[in-house]
Amino acid sequence: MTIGYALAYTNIALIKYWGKADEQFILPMNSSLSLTLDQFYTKTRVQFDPTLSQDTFILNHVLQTEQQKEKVSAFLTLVRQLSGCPYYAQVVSENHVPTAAGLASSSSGFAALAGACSQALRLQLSPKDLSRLARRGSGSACRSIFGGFAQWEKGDSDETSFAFPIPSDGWEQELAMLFVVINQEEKKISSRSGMKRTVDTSSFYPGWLQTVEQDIQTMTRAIATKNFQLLGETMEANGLRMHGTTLAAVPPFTYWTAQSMAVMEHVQKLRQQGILCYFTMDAGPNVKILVQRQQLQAVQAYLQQFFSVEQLICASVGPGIQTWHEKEEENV
Ligand code: FM0
Repeated sequence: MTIGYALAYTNIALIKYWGKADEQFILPMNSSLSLTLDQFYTKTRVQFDPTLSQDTFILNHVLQTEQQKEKVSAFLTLVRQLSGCPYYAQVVSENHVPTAAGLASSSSGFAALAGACSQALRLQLSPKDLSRLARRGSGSACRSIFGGFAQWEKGDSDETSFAFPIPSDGWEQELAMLFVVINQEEKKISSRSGMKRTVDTSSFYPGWLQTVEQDIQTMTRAIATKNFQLLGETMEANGLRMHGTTLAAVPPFTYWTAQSMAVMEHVQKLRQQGILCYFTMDAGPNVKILVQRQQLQAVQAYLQQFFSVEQLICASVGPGIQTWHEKEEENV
């Protein structure tokens, strides 16, 4: 059997995916838009093997338990259904991401798994169909098929819900994203359960849906016109509204900590000093700051007064997924 490999980078949503319309197919309630980064990635090797009696998943050299491999096994079952291949698989992944600290490891993880499976089984998927497949593992993974800016069009079916790249004429190379790592522990409420609770119970959720498609349009215009201020303001406002929805969930919750809020205040202070930078947060306490490269050093110097060098990770724009395969016999 062929061995499939893939290397995929994480993406951070500038306009958030928050809520599912269909949990089985992972169809989102709203479209989203992201930037793929170059610092965090997952490399995965997949081999379907007739001699295996179960799926195995080794992550960062550690054999995963039944519970830890649940989502990966579910994805492999789906791949078996779609491809007709009856065999169990061995999956070996290296995650160059602080796992589950809100640094979006599931986006690179399932993009890489989808890419490696498709190579192992020689599925020859188009980028669009690879994006659709990655989506079934984790919604945000469908955007990590592409480098730079990517938009996930929500669609209304498995066929019509996928991501595509948004060309930006190299402008994305002028941007940087600074991660302020407040907490590397596993998040308490996963994005999956947090968004479900919000959709099911938050009285603020309809307000989110009323504004998010407009945000996508504004963001698309900001990219087309290379307007960093418009891009940043739209990103920050969208993220704040997403986090607002969790406060009205039942029971209510928030991903923010006092330190997250301190970073938000630092960003506001930097802007008062004329340094254009904007924050966004995902399903964890860490804050990501978007800045133009020419002002990156000013932001770093300011934040180094409050955070250690290890807590400040700087990322540039990253590429799309790379996939390849090798025949087992060539390996012997
Ligand atoms: O990335 O339940 O993809 O658009 O990061 O696996 O489909 O992990 F927290 C905000 C990502 C959610 C926003 O959710 O969920 C974004 C979020 P899944 P994901």
